[in-house]
Amino acid sequence: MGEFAIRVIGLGLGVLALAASTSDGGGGDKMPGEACSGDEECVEGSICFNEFCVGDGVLRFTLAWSVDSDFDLHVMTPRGSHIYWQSTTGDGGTLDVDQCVSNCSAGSHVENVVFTESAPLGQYQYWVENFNGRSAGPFTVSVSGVGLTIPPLGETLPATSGAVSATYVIEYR
Ligand SMILES: [Ca+2]
Repeated sequence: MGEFAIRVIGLGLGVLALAASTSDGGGGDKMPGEACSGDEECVEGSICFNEFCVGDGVLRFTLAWSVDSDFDLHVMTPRGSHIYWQSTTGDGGTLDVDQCVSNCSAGSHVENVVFTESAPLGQYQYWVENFNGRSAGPFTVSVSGVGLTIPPLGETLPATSGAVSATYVIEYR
């Protein structure tokens, strides 16, 4: 299993405050997980990503995929909190959108772990599991934090229940 590090640099407290004041988009009435076609349709503090509202904050991990399969996003915080469908909160982070839990069709799907107010500094690991293995297909995970966005990274998971991706690592500092 491959593993690589992405060093996120230039994140400081001053920038944190700036981002917090500029990410209050939305203003609509659609909650995270509801379909959208633009940021303005989503409730304050959330954005429209890949056709669904997702919570936004100082740090956000957003999974996107399109095949009919229950892909799951996993995030491990620097303090060892494992945030995923069975444990949806930890260290200020929340899994606020979990799709294709029992069934879904081919189309846009997202899953989102967001740290709304603050996020512990240090290394975050994240990976994706094809939980039910119904279909093989590609995914991307976009990481966005404090005015900085890491280009979406991903790979293709096989149609195998429990198949997991590489573990991706970022340092948030
Ligand atoms: Ca899922």
